[in-house]
Amino acid sequence: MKLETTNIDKSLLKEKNKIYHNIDKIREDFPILKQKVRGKTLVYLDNAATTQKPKIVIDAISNYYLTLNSNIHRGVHFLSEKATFEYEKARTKVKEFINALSASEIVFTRGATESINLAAFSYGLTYLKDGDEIIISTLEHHANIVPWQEVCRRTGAKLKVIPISNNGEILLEKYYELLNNKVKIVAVTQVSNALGVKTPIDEIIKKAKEIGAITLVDGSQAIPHLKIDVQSLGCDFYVFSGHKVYGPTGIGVLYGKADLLEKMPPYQTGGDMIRSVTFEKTIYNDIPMKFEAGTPNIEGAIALQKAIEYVKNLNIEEISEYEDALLRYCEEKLSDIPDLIIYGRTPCKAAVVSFDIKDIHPHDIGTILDSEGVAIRAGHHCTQPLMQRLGVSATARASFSFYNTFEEIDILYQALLKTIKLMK
Ligand code: C6P
Repeated sequence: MKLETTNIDKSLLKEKNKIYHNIDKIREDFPILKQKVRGKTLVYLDNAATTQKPKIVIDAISNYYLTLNSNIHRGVHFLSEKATFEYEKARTKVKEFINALSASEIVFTRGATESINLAAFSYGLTYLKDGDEIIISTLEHHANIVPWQEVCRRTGAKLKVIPISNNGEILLEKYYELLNNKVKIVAVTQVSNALGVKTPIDEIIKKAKEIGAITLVDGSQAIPHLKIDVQSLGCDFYVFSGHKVYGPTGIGVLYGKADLLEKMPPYQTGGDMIRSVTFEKTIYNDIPMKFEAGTPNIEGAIALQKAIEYVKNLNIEEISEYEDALLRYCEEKLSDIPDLIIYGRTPCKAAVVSFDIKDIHPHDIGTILDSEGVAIRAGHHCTQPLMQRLGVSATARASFSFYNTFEEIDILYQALLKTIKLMK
């Protein structure tokens, strides 16, 4: 039975998946993957924490400092004009990648965390009042919990949480029960970082809109795996970090509908976000600059553009299909291991296997796997409330990218068998 599923996954890929056929070539683009760690070939299965970078992204950063470095939106000299052009080109590239209506709807931030904080503090603190409600889900990363708690503390609004099934699926009926005219914001992840479970995000947004609530989608774990179209999603805000989609750290995106961004006050103030300043009065710049105070991460945006080009070139549908096959292969293999429990085992998932083994702490699993060269994440994955709901303090998490191979999953499997032998 197990072998059959495995063969089906692979034979599907054999017919038409470009990534499957070019995997060796693709891996050449990621120099870090050739490395040995602890004397073993690196098997990098911590892609939900951060993805590795293709050489064109690394080169874009060094080329920036070799040929382009200067401040943007300020200088009249050649380098400044060129860097400004490249930075704004990156914004347009992001706009196209997520199909926003206009580049002015793309705000560059430090990452998803800052994007959510920006939306929460700018919109939330301005428009929410005592008695209003904010809905999030049990699956959320702390980055999509704590900012809203803070908005609630400061405004008197209340935080409501959509429950999940034992498999980590959003309970839509319970969500419908939470909806009423006091709900002003619905902020939900598209893919759970801890479990990989996809949420029914279209339905969540549709129902939120019916009651006039603003919607924020945490796309951090969706962006590397799924085709994103913010217009067809119909969300008001969409956030993600560049480093989850093969770009550098320190750059992220807040997409916001233009009319919403227009009516929000700045999140931070200072240079570049102003049109004019006197000691009596400051007039703010247009969107998106109104939200980009100070010198931004210029090389980060430019390198993110290269990462997007790389992903687009591979084709996100091909990526999804290949990663899905890796995921199913891994789930099948790990199911063989006695006393191993997989959390969030649903058909609707993206590239994450979260598990533990009876009587072995996930940190011990992580440490022993590391000694075999296998990098996974062990811990609460910044989702402590979700861990409490699942009745565990931590899990071990293997997360995949298109540069991973079936052979690497075999190595993970063997390393887990070794872990059990050592620990039991
Ligand atoms: N999750 C993980 O190992 P930042 O740190 O701002 O780039 O991303 C925060 C964040 C927000 N939402 C979701 C769904 C996320 O997965 C993350 C980051 C990493 O799962 C690091 S904790």
